[in-house]
Amino acid sequence: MNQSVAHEAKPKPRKRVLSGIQPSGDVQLGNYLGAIKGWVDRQDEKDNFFCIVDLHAITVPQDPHELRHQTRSLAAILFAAGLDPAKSNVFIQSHVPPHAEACWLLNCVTPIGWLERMTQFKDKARNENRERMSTGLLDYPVLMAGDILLYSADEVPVGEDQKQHVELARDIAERFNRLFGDTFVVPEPVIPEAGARVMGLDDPSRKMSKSFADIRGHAVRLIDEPKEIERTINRAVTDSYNEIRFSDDPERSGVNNLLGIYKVITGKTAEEVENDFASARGYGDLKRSVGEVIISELAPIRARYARLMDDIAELDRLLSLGAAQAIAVSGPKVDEMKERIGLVLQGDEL
Ligand code: ATP
Ligand code: LTN
Repeated sequence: MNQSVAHEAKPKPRKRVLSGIQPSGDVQLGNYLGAIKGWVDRQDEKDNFFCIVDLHAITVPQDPHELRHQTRSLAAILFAAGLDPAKSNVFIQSHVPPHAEACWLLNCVTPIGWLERMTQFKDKARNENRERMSTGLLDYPVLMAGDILLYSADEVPVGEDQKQHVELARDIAERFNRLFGDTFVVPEPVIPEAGARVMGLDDPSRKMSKSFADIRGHAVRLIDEPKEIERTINRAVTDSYNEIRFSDDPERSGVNNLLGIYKVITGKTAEEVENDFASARGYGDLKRSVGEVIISELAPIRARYARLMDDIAELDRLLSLGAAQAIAVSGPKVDEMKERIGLVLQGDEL
């Protein structure tokens, strides 16, 4: 045996990253700053899986034609934003059957009380008639736990609103490990320091959301034309203090949100941002600068998006490569789950 090989330090394995995004509307600036941008910026250092979670999207009613379009459009946005198929496996959740299977298996170890306590479920349930609400909406976090645990993900980079769901995935992993022996890596949520909660431009008391993105003035969409972006930012709700500085006063959350967006895109510190506006004449100047940095950040993404949407066959090819990698990891993992639970695997010798 070659001695020098035996003594060589093994390279440290890369951390496995998994995250998901729903094809439930046009991707908005909050998705980009809170999640996608971080995925792109760190893809060189990590072992990456990014899942277009169509099974999550159908927990609320979707138009079938629209859903199909949104799913491909989201894939194009992710590649256009900089996910490189050579470094990141991007795939559609429903192309990988272990996701739905893992969800069922995990359902059977997840107490229903844990799901009823989820903030997102409680918020949605408050405004919905229980006779119309799908069971999928309650079960949503279990499907998400399966997404994460099937890949033994160490890190789950998400916006602030998803922290509780990742914590539930940790609880489910620990419970399964306790019941059936060590099976799952217990994942960590990774929340960005800035951009983790971009607020609605029409109402800075609620988070910017894809499914409200066609409400005029609510969100900047990644594929908006520069003129549209200018218009949306110009109409953004501010206040009457006429003071351009960061603040946690809820009455000033509109201005705080605009400054926060400017800060993440420029990568400046809070102090540098406030200095940039020290001689501004008012909120008009603030909005002009925020509009400009957004437009220049998004212009190359919009151009690449248009090219990708012109070649759907190529887009589908990239997605099948991603799905093949995803199946190679999640297939054996779901078999391991079944085995531990006591299910007989097909073709298993006695
Ligand atoms: P929907 O309105 O359909 O719930 P959404 O806009 O909340 O969609 P998701 O697909 O649920 O988007 O989330 C994708 C990622 O974007 C998640 O990591 C989520 O935390 C993040 N994200 C969503 N909205 C924001 C926001 N306003 N600020 C920061 N991050 C966000
Ligand atoms: N629920 C998430 C989307 C999602 C996800 C995941 C995120 C589904 N599966 C796995 C991280 C890891 C949301 O953003 N609404």
